[in-house]
Amino acid sequence: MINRGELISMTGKRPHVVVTRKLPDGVETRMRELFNTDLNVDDIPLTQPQLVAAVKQADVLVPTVSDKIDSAVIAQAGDQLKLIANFGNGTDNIDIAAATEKGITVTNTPRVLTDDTADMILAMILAVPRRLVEGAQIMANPDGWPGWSPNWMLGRRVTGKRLGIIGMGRIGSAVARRAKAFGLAIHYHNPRRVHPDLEEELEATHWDSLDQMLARMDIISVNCPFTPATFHLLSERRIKLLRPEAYVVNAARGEIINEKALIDALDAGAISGAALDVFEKEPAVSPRMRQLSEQGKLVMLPHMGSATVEGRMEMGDKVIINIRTVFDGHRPPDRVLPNKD
Ligand code: 8YV
Repeated sequence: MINRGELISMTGKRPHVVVTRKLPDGVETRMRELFNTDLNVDDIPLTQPQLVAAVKQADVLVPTVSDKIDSAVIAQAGDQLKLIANFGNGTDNIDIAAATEKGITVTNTPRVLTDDTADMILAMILAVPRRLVEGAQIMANPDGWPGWSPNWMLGRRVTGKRLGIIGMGRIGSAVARRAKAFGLAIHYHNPRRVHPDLEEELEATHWDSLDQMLARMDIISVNCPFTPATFHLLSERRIKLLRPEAYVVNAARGEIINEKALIDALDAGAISGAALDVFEKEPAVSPRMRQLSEQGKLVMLPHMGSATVEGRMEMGDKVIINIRTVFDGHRPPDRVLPNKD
């Protein structure tokens, strides 16, 4: 493979596909067999001008969460751009309305990362109350562990606590199933109540009022998509409703929580802890957040909720299927339509 520090172009009549980041080898190989594929072998995120250049030439753009495909980029797309096949489930990085308006189809990669993300969320739910990261850090230090004693590294019990899930979609339900097996009581807030069979299976309590749910939960898990309507859904006012014993877990999108208000609450001891896999200004993390993580009040992960080898391969398969279906003249399986809210 050529490595010139820039996109590689192949010629031919097949759809011209521009992939913005380095994908798993197997996915890239298959894409090169099927399409005229430009790969980003160095995996350096494209700048906005590079994204504009890509949408001027490509028939298909394959972006990821790290690319901002906003209305300014879409406005400059050439007429040849038929499809934005996102390598990712969340599509908040793409202005779907602007794309749809311009006749560009948008697809994503749902379902294949549900279980991996839910597994990670359970790990995060356990990590803060049971001081998992603090314990591992102690063991990494040769002089860190003075030996067992009854009061050493006491955390808080998870079993029997109330878990409030914000957003009971695919990932929220997968979190609820796992959490129920850990003995957590399932509560949720969702624009629509889930099917009664699912509520019964999970023994879940639906809360119409997010405010009321927040005030009563031990652990909050954010599992809704980021849309204009969910920006700072966990606002300063709502964070103040949380109990001092509460923990907040977020593996959805950083923008759903007012990060500064959450940090203030952690700092002041107004809540007990948080675990974050996503941040408002990724990959930037403030010094105050690092300080809180050193104090064991905050566990931070680098947006790795869905990061499994299997998941990434299946996401690639979905991208390929979506591209092929569109160029065969059919409606792709994972089409994303503009949000009505
Ligand atoms: C992905 C995610 O890794 O799919 C999503 O919505 O948040 C992540 O788990 C990322 O989006 C890939 O683009």
